[in-house]
This record gives sequence, C-alpha cells and structure tokens, in this order.
Amino acid sequence: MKAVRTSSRSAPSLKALPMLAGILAAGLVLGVAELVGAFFSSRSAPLIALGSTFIDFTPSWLKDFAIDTFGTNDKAALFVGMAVTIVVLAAILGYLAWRRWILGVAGVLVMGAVMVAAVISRAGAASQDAVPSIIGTLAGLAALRWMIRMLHRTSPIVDTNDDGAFSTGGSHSVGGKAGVSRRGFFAAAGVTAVVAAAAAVGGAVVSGVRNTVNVARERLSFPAPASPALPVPAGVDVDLYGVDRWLTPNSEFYRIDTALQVPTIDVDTWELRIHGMVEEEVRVTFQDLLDSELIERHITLTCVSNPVGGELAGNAKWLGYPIRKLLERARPTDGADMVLSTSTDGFSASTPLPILQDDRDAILAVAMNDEPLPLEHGYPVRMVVPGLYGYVSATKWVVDLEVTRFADATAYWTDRGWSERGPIKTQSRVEVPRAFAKVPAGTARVGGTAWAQHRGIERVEVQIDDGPWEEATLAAEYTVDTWRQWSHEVQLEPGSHQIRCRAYDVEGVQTEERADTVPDGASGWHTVQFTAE
Ligand SMILES: Nc1nc2c(c(=O)[nH]1)N[C@H]1C(S)=C(S)[C@@H](COP(=O)(O)O)O[C@H]1N2
Ligand SMILES: [Mo]
Repeated sequence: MKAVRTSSRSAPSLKALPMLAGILAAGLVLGVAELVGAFFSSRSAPLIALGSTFIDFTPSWLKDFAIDTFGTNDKAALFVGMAVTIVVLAAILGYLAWRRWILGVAGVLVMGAVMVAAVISRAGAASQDAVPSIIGTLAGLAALRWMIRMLHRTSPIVDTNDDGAFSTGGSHSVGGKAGVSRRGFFAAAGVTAVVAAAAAVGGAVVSGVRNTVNVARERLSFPAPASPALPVPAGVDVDLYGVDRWLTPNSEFYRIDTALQVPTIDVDTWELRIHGMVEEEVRVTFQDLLDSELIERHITLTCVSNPVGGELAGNAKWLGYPIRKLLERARPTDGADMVLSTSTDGFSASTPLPILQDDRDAILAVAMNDEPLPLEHGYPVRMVVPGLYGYVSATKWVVDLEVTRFADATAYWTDRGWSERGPIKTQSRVEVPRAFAKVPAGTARVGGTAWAQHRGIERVEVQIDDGPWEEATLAAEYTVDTWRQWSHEVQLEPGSHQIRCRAYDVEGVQTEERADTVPDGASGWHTVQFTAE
C-alpha cells in the first residue's frame, strides 16, 4: 500500500495562494474606495453603487424570487450574493495574474471600470465620485503585484521570465531553495489584509458618523422668527438669462474653507462659549438658541479671494440669533476691540467688536434659506456678518468666541499674510455677455450684479469699447446688506467688443485701481471681451 505522496509539507497548495492574493487585493480595492469615498460623499461608495446597479438590472422574476425567498432579508441576500461573486471573481483574477500578470492587470482594470460605471451612473453622481473607485483600484493593483511577485520568488514549480510570462520547470527553476519560505508572500498578504480591514472600518466609521449627523440635521425644525425677513420685492432679479439668481440656492452657494473633511457636529453636544475680556462668561447650547428670539435676514456673503468678476459671492436668507445680544449678556470689558471666533476644526477669524455690537444684524446662524445649515456651510451654527469678508467674520462650525484685542490675538488668515480687517470692497461684475461670448449684433441687453454690503449700491455705469459711460438700470434694492443687479440696453455693431462696468456706493465710484486679492480683496473694473455678429 503506497501512500499518495503529497507535494510537500508546505501548507496551502500553490494555486490557493494566488487566489488568496486576488481576494485580498479585491478587499483592498473596496476598503480603500470606502475610506476615500467617506471623505467625498455618500454617493461614491462603490459597494452600494454596485448593489443598486445590480438591483436596477435584476429581472423582475429574480426580484420576486428574492423577495419571496428572503423576504425582508432580500437586501442582506443581495450583499451576500455580491460578496460571493466578488470573492469568486477575485480568486480567478488572482490566479490569472499569477499565470500571466498582464491578464491580472486587464482583469483588475475591467473590474475597476465596472465599479466606476456603477458609481457614475447613479442619480445625482458627479464625475469626481469616480475618484474613490479609481484610487481603490490602483491600490488593489499595486498590492496584487506585490503579492504575485512574492509568490514567484518562492515558487518551487513555477518560474517567470523577466516580462512575467509563465513557464514551468526548466533551468530557471530554483528548485530546492525556493519554497523554503513563503514568508515574503505571507507578509505582503498580511499587510494587504490589515490595510484593507483598517480602511474599511475607517470608512464605515466616518460615513456612519456623517449619516447620524445628517439624520439629526434633517429632523431639525425651527420656531418662527421673532423678527422675520422683510418680504422680497418683485424686481430684485433683472430677468435677464445668464445673470445669477438674486437668492442663491444652497446647492449653488460657493464654498470656501480649510476643512479637508467637513466637520460633523452633534447638535446635542454643541456648545458655544463666549469668554475672554467679558464680565460674564456665557455658554449657549443649540436648544438655547432655538428657545431664543431668532431673527431672519438676507445677507450677501463675499470671499476676499474673489477675483474681479469672480463667482465667490452668494446671497442667502439666514435665520439665527443676533450676536449683539450675546455680547450684551457677556458684557465686554474696556479695551476689548475684537472677537476671535474659532471653529471646531481650528479655523479662526478676527472680527472688530464694534461691528458685532452696532445695529447691523450680525447673526449666529442656524438656518440658510429655510433649511438647517448644510454641513459644508457650517452646520449646526455659523457666523454671518454684513459688510465683512468671510475670512474675518463668517466662521462656520463655530464653537468659541473670545473677546480680546487685535493687539493680543491673530486669526487663521491674518497669520498667513492677509489683512487683519476685511471690510468688503465695492464691486460690480458683468454676467451677460460672458467673456468671449458671441452675441447677435444690434440691440442687446447686458447685465450683472454689484455689491457694497452695508453701504449699498447707488448707481452702476456701463461702457462699451471707448464709448461714454452710461447709467445702467438698477434692479430693486432689498437692503444695503444684499447685492443688487443691474441691466442696460446697448447697440452693438458687428465685430469684437469690450464691456466694462463700475458701481457707486455712498462714497462714490469703486476704485479703478487693480489690486490682487491678497491682502485685503481684489479691486478694479470688470472688463469682458466678446463678439457681436
Ligand atoms: N470653519 C471655517 N469657517 C470659515 C472658513 C474656513 O476655512 N473654516 N472660511 C471662511 C471664508 S474665507 C469664507 S469666504 C466663508 C465662506 O462661507 P461658505 O463656504 O458658506 O460660502 O466662510 C468662512 N468661514
Ligand atoms: Mo473667503
């Protein structure tokens, strides 16, 4: 009776190891994609996208079968089915990659492409939602390459020539020595497994927190404002296609911040502390805010980094508590001239104390256009101050107000070369025609927007080529704290043209002098080249 001779003492058979490599690499692809996706948006999670796409393509008989068989567990069944499919495909890919590396590359890329296609085809997806899947795929490919290399190095029966092609036996075979240790492979496999697991857990934690916060945010409702916004008069929009809307929808509101990841704050633990040069330290919870008399105001926000003619400005309706009243409770002491507001992510802004105390409505905002603040716009509480650039006033995710002096403290951007104070410069822009547009010759309407928050726009003038400056028609003014649209009728000869505009506030015409955004905001007259034909 001869015992069947097993190949060696080495544990798993050689075929199993490339398969294991494939499965681990697939795990890494998904783990990394989940982690990166958690930082992007919930839409970019590849597993969910794959599952949803699968459901969309499932014939109804299979759906019915799944629901009949698994009942309310049909989704769990789907995920189990997907997991099995992925494991089997990954094992095959690992084996192929071991036999012929190029096949492995092709296979991984095809799987990556399927993932990207699934993510991108979801409703509301944007092209950047593909990024997590792409990064995941590249990470998986690298890990697979590493593990397969290690396998070839230790393989007792398989050898590859330099370009990775497969060959058996022959003089290259390193026989005895190889196979002695697969330590290299197991090290690579172990690292891949650990990184994949850590990435998946990290991704799940991050998106889990985000989901919890999103659910809490959606449940919020606000009391009617004690002081509602003035009604918006009919003519605040010039009614000219191509001019931005007077009221900026939240989804189109510009976003500027230093946050690599949008902070996720639990409203139940959020607290604002007002301290420093005050007679009384004040602490406010979110519920305190909701129980207070809230005001509702339209305020146009502008970024100091907005270039002449740029898009970094937006107008929204804000609901919140007057910062003036908070300061009345804290009672700043003599000599204080600044409030340093700090966000949970460490950003800070220095705002002149008198501006927060005067009769303008500086707001500790909780809602934007009748919605709880969007996460990226400062949920649950941010500051909004009429007349100041965002970097010195509009702290999002705000948690701390320190009453202090400009001489004693500096803020995030002032430490980086920007002016310590940032009143908004009077600006106007041409939105119609767009730069390099082609428009019909003859009579044309041009238009745009002007702003001089807390001073107000008094007049806008337009000039075509070297012609005279003509007074444009101003749209209705809401308050001096909001931007104002303008339009004008011009006659255009065929040919190329230039249009310029300039706005006046109470102090006169905006400066023609060109200034860069650093250190305290861009200036100059906006000029647009276009063609009439
Ligand atoms: N926490 C925090 N708040 C911040 C910033 C930031 O980087 N972090 N940027 C400020 C700047 S420079 C501007 S212009 C406004 C932009 O607000 P928005 O993103 O809601 O439009 O937020 C301000 N508040
Ligand atoms: Mo800004």
